[in-house]
Amino acid sequence: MWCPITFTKPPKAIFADGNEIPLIGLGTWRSPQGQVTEAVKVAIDAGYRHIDCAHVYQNEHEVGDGIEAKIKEGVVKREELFITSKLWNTFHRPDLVRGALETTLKSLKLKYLDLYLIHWPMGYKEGSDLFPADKDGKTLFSTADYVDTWKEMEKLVEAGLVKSIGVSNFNKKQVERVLAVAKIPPATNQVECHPYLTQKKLIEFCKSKNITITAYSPLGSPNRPWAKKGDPVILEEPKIKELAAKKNKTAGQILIRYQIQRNNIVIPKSVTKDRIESNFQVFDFELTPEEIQIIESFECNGRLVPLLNVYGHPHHPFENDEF
Ligand code: NAP
Ligand code: SBI
Repeated sequence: MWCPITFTKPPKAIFADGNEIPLIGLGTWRSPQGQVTEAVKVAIDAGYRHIDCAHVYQNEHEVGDGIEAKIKEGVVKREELFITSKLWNTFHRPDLVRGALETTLKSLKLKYLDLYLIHWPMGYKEGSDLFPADKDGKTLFSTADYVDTWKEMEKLVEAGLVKSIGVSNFNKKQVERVLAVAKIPPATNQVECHPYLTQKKLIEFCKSKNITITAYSPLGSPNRPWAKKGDPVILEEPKIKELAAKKNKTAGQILIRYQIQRNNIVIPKSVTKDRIESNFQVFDFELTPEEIQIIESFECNGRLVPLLNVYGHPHHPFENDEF
């Protein structure tokens, strides 16, 4: 299966376009504006060189403050960092793509991004509201097709504003539609991935097309807003905790290492200093095939980010297709 990696510190995956991405990045969804600047600074001090951002997280200005501080201190140079952001669903219409990127660059205080992703295949109604809805709360859709959005993403690379481009939450058919028109194929598909949803089929397909996988919610996104009391929590599963205790690691480290051993890029989120640090310490141990089998015994097609509220969108990735 295709997916070359380098053994630099931190180790990196190599995209089909030749650019390299550090295998671990810091997630920033739901990182509060008042805490994320410090989280980014702690992460860079701990060795992270990859930060996963998005316009819709509404904290890119504060993420940018952390990046700027560490560059000014001389801890890192811009070119040593790998910064990802994502085009939000209300900006899919081709004439809105460049402006959306420019807003993100301004917030992050950067001249270019290392990676820009189409956040979801579904476009939402254009306008200032990130979650446009009618009076009954039903999401309003855009008529834009992500294939036309992709052509604009390619122009951002040609303009030197973005080094690599990719997709997020795209299913097999949607990736195929992009590949059919692409001058620049997607470098990665960022998708939900953890032991409840191991994504074996989608991963095999993407890797067969030289598309890397970035695993989001690798710790099972315990803080997702729609989590209900009694929902399973992968970090609390006794078998995962036992495995962690046996290896003298945390449950978080086991789940992150699981993704690394699959050659997936992985982006755990934390705003807690000791977790940010320990989540990065996953290069001094290995999971055996038997241990991987225990981890994968939790597979149950357990999607934690299903976006049920936008079922009915013609481009919903999870409604009609198996993977
Ligand atoms: P996650 O990384 O699976 O879990 C984050 C949660 O786990 C936070 O509540 C964090 O708490 C806690 N945590 C972190 N390390 C821990 C540890 N070692 N032990 C116990 N708890 C720990 O969830 P996620 O934020 O959903 O996913 C990660 C990132 O993926 C996001 O932040 C975002 O960048 C990206 N993402 C992308 C999409 C997409 O559509 N492309 C969707 C979802 C996520 P504290 O912060 O309080 O420490
Ligand atoms: C948001 F800012 C608001 C809602 C929301 O739900 C789905 C998951 C998601 C997303 O689209 N990307 C994330 O990282 N989290 C999100 C983000």
